[in-house]
Amino acid sequence: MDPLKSITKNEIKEAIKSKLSRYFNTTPTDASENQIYKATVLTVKDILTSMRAEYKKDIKKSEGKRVVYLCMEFLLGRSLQVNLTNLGIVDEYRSALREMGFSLDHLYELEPDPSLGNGGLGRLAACFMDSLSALGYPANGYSICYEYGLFRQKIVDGEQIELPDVWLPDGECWLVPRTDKTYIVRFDGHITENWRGGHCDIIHENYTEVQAVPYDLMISGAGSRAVNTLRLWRARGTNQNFNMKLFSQGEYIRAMQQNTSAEIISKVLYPSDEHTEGKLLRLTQQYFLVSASLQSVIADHFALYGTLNNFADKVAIHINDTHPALCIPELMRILLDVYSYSWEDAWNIVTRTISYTNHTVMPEALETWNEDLFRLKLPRIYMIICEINRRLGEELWRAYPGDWERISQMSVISHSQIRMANLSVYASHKVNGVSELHTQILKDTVFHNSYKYTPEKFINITNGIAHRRWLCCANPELATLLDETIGPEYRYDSERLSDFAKYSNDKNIHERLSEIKQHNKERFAEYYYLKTGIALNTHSIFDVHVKRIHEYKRQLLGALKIIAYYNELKENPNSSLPPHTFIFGGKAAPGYYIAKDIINLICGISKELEHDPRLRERMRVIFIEDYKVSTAEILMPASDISEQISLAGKEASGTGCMKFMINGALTVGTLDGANVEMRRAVGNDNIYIFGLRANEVEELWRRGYESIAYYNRSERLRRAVDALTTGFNGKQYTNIMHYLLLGHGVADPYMCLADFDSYTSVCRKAAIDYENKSLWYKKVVMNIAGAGYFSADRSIREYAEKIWGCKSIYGK
Ligand code: 26Q
Repeated sequence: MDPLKSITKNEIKEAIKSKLSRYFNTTPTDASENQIYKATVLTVKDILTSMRAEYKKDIKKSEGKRVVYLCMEFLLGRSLQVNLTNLGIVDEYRSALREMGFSLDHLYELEPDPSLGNGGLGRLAACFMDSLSALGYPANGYSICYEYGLFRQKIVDGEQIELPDVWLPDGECWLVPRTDKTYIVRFDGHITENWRGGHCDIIHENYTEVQAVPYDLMISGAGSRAVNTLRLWRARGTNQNFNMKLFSQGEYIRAMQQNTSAEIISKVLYPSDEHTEGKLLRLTQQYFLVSASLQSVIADHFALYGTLNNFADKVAIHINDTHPALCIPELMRILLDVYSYSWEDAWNIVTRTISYTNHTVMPEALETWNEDLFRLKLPRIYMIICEINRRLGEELWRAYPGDWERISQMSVISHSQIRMANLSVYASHKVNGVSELHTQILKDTVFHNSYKYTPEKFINITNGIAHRRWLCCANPELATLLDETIGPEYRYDSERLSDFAKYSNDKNIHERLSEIKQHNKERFAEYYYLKTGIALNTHSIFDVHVKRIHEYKRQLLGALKIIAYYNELKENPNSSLPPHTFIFGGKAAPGYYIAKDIINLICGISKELEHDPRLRERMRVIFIEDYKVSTAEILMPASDISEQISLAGKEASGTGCMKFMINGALTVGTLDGANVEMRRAVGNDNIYIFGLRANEVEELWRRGYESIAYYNRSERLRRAVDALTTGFNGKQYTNIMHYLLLGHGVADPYMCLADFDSYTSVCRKAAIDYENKSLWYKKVVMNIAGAGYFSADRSIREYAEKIWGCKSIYGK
């Protein structure tokens, strides 16, 4: 490990004192906990700043290629604990603070959990930043500094209520404002082309200007001297927006209004996942992000090399899904209009620089923009996209003369829609899916024609997680057990976790693991009790289904299983199955009514069980309000069963599954996304797989799926579905019953009923296995031992090697 900054307890105390005095005019004795928290953060920021200065020198010396990771979302989670752990100075800070009368663990809890993301895609971006720093790859993430992150969820009478998520100002102390690096982004207006000789000058008039002001977040890596940054852009009005004439006429409010409309761009994150809305503000946000980021990247590059000719050799730009795909025409615009490159040279630079990860195969999630709306908002970018589309059309016509259907299917503009996925595939030198199955489905279906045309572009890189955050920080007792048994190397080399397999039959290790699980359950139960006043039975099976609420993720299938189990227990209260706590959590997009109905159903079942003290001992259902990264960090280590039950072929990868696995929870899941590779890693005996395979789903779909047939065939299922009309806690759920049996179009589009029987029987098997401690913990050991592959370190090394062509500057 590289020697990092060393700092003593006394130096820390002095540093905190000095921050308290300078910024809060107070002393450790008088300071509030919040002031101590902020002063502590400022001292950590100082350490990171000085490390970053050294790191930048190392990057410059190496002249290596750097990664620019563009993403509309970074779901970071808290930073203090992770930074102190990465720097190896937790103990020093803990004792310095203790001597000042404060608890470091308390301070961790004061940190807001910035929710600058919706779910998996945003969390993946955050895990990747962690590994990029740990491994010493020069990298910068770019995103938007949303004033409000994803909404805060409240559950009132079983209904989801959305409240604004205010993470600033308390979260602001990690940000470094870089007002000196502000750029201007232009919208609207009209374009005139002015041909002079062979060159065309582009004149953009009557545009609206917005300033992009960067705020940098420093990202440390475990045991690494690298400190990369995540640059978050905030929108500000310029003087151009401020109408002096109105102001001097005394119309203050109207004079302000134009500035406010510029600032609205970075106000709030769109609370939606897996389906596009085509909203103008979202388009504005996307262009704002890519234009500001590219201007910044190009200015830095030009300052260093004095030319853009070597841009593609020195910069790899990665787009995380199509949301930042406007960087393709924007980079073209800068090269053509500002640096006077020819179209061919510019296109060559663009296609050698940009690469794209796809995160979904759901047709409703593939972004498209209405051409007219697009033309008005981004007139120059529209012209460039038209030219890209024209050239693509010509190229395809040469390759497939007369094959209109194929050409239309692959084109960027079609039926007055601009298709961002096709643009991204065409302009990228590599396109990757996020699990083996997902990549195969991309090749077979959504991108089939593009795959046939340029097969070498398509590769798979299976997702991974920041295993140090999700294991070492979130589950310190398990990390200690691993340190003692297999040694601490797994912290830097996750594949070493496989050494743990040799303890699979060791009764002492089983005992230790079961104690650790028990402590983690108690920790979660205490957290939950403090929030709700409800005391959980920590000796029950914790069966956990947490993720965004979506039809395809099938929380409804989970609910049907619980209803069936409830029906059984009512009839036979002395059932031999061990007690269960079914834990759900996750947010539904505000306009996604069926998802909100499903939350309502789960809360209804939960309430009804609360009224039955005898049954409650055997089964309980809870819905955790406002599920987020910091909740996951307490919950995953406490879980016994991880529910990964999406309809096969729909979940691109899933990453929650990996966090559960590394914390020793066993997966109940379909052969979907990363579950397929997890099964290979742990062996069939150590995972509970059920349900239709992806190809069977397709086949059934083609034949014509009829949920009613399953309803008629299985009595347990029929009784569970019928219970929706009888209702729970005095409320009926006929809408869900309709959805499952009658449907608007197709009933039960995600085939919950088809998978019900195999799901419930595999769950029963898991519950029986749970009672056999040595059998269960053998499986737990095999899951922990198999989790090494699913580290983001491995994913990042693959991206660096197969896509970006860049090297760690510390040879890691
Ligand atoms: C698009 C347009 C307008 C508004 C919002 C959006 C939008 C926002 C977020 C569309 C999609 C997303 C997020 C998608 C996502 O999180 N996908 C998940 O990505 C994970 C990381 O690869 C995978 O593990 C999951 O399987 C996938 O669902």
